[in-house]
Amino acid sequence: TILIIGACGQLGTELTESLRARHGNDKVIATDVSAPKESLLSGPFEHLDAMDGKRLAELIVKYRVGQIYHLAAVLSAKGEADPMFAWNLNMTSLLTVLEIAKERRLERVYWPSSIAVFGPNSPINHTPQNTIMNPNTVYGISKLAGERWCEYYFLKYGVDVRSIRYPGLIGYKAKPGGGTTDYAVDIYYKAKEGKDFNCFLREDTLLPMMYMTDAVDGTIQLMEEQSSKIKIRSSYNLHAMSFAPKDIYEAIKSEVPGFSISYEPDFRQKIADSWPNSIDDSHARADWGWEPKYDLKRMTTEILANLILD
Ligand code: VAH
Repeated sequence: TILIIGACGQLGTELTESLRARHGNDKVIATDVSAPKESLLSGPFEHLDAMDGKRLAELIVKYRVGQIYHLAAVLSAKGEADPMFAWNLNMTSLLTVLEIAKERRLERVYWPSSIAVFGPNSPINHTPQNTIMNPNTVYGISKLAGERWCEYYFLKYGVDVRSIRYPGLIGYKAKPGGGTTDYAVDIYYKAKEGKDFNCFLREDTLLPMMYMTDAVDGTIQLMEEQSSKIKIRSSYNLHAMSFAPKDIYEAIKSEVPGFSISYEPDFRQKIADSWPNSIDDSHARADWGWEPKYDLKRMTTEILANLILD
């Protein structure tokens, strides 16, 4: 069975749904420190704090777990509000999972990294797989350190851990929590509600982004690939599209004529400015056939057609 840590999150909600559709509801155990949402009750749900190794070990035995998707983390914006909590949770939880994977010889582990591992001195356009990385957010520092640990556990102990450096993920089935790219999710809700949107980034802030369906499909594709094809054991660069607030606003406006936007950059502008504009994902394409399916227009049409306001 597969156990998902952080199943209630923006990515966890959709990965749980897709993995259950693929393997059967009872083959995917959703866990989170918060209470389950309706959609997660299609299969087993357990309360689990990502830092609680003892409880994790109990669940692995109880459900005969072979694979763990460890998705729980404090994201970039929230991390800056409480650096020590973010570092402690992001790192302790990863090391707990890697240690248990080694001890119990788990078949596979997935752990998400982020383009946040790049910093002000990383090449900003078509950022390479291997390059200077000087992240200046707690979140980015924790993801960079986490990548080093993943590669260490693979090289030293043979733990089959795999990872993707996600761009900003945009989906409509679950709200994001505390990220700098969350504006690109919130904007669709405001358009749907017939309200104006106030953006916390400058209109020309170009960032790498990806529709959640591409991210979930790419993650499953990576996890199902044969081990010998996986040449990168830190974390794979992935790219789908780049856009700025003005671009996504225009895309929405073409379907929601009266929609209007204003800009009030806040502390998250500095975080966004430290990140790349676009990513070179040639290694993922070469090693395991990564190929995104959604651009801004297709994503916008799909979200506006399917988003249901709570
Ligand atoms: C964040 N959504 O904003 C995450 C992601 C690249 C952005 O890591 O923190």
